[in-house]
Amino acid sequence: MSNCNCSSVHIHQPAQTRVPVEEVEALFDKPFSDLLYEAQTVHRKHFDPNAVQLSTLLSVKTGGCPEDCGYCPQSKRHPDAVPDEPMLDVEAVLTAARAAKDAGATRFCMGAAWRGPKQRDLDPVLTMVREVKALGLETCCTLGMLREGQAEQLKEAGLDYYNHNLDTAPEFYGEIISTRDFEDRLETLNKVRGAGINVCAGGIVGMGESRTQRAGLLAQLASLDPPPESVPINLLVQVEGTPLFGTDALDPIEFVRTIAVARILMPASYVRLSAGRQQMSDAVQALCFLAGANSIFYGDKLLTTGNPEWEKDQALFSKLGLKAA
Ligand code: SAM
Ligand code: DTB
Ligand code: SF4
Repeated sequence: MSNCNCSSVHIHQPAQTRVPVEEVEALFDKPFSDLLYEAQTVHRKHFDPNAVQLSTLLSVKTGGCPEDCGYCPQSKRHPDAVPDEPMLDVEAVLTAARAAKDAGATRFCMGAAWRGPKQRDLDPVLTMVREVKALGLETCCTLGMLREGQAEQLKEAGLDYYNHNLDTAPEFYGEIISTRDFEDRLETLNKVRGAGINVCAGGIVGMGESRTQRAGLLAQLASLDPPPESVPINLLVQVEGTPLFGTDALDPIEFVRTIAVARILMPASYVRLSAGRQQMSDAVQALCFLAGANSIFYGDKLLTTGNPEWEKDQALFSKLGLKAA
């Protein structure tokens, strides 16, 4: 543990993680077939290998974000950022949630371009959560950093999952974001856990990080105790005007390795093949499912960027004999 003297209850992730980075790197270094075999074996012990969970995203408050995340088109600090829009009204959110349910999604995730919610922001989100839940969908929110008491309000409204990503290894974090630190993220995850909400936490690869740093991200996630119930692995969606636009693309085989290592380290977690699918071939996605991915974002939009159309995913599932779960 770090040497903090404060008395409040909060997680300090050890610099030396419970799961050592060297062990994670050793998994990355395995021959590809051995790695995939191990990941698939672990996967089959915990899950139906032909079932994939479907989550649909909706941006309920788009743009104008004060943070400086180098990957994000919603930061108002970046040129050509998406415009700052008002919050959607509850009816618009429910219309989208009903459409997602009709298309086969089981979870509906509401995202907001905030550093964190103010109480006047949170109140309408609580109504959205209550009403989406009443449609019979699982609920998820990603609203940024939470203050004391906010996770409890979300829980009371019926929130099932809170998404808050570690994004990258602590050693690379400062290259990507300067307006909040890695520790802040752990604090929010601690509040979510403390309120009894399921944790959805993952990260982004393809931001120019090294393999050791990809291993560092997964070591941090696997060292959360317990590990997150849901682990989104995003491939950077390169958006013009963001500082990370033009980064060398990650080799697809390295992306598949990242999924496989996540599956081995977090055997009972849902590993979500998240952003970046629009840029991936069916063959790469099939390898990701073989490597143990068992959840996707489903619907033609992520938050502000594109995602495969419903029909395209239905055709892929049919080709691979996958079923929605
Ligand atoms: N503003 C809140 C926050 O940052 O916690 C919630 C929304 S934010 C857009 C949610 C997550 O989306 C980020 O933590 C990041 O992991 C992911 N994300 C954002 N832009 C992305 C991009 N261009 N490519 C891949 N993932 C991205
Ligand atoms: C996550 O890990 N990925 C999603 C969700 N959680 C909120 C967001 C991806 C955003 C991609 C860029 C965009 O559409 O703005
Ligand atoms: Fe804001 Fe979230 Fe985008 Fe960062 S990732 S700029 S906090 S919307």
